[in-house]
Amino acid sequence: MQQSSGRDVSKEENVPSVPDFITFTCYQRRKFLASVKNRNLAVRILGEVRARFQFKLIGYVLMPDHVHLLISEPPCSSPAKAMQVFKQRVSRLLRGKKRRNTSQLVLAFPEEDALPRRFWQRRYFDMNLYSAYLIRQKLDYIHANPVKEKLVSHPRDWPWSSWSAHVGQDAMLAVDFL
Ligand code: NI
Repeated sequence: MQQSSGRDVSKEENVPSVPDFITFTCYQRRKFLASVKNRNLAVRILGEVRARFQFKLIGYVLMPDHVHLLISEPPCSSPAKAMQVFKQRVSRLLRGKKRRNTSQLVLAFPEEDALPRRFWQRRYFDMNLYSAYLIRQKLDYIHANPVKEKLVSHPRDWPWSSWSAHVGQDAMLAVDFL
């Protein structure tokens, strides 16, 4: 075994994590986040999940039928786990709990997955951003999304994104800067 400086380097060195650009979609692209109430609730849950998993929230936008996030890797977990918790909490609060939710019953009723009780598409898109250029590009994409989809004429008019926080205005959630 090689003797080094006598300290556990792996625990002390702060390895910068590569941010993830994450996209996930409502089930069958239904507009489950079309209402102000639902988007407000989803933003609140995003803040709670960020606090619990301690990832950096660099950017986000909640669109009527999908979500884009720019986050760092949670220190003691994975983006996939954090997103699973976010998706479950939003789903439970907005759609109500499934009446049948034991694995035995799900197996007994394989058509359960086909029922429109689902809130989210199962899969989500995750891209590691290895450069400052890519991070900036995705952040701009996130903030431009409501304008591109003709929901508003300027990003400032869509409070369910990180735009306001990035320009130092009142925002629903604080953001982290890399
Ligand atoms: Ni989009």
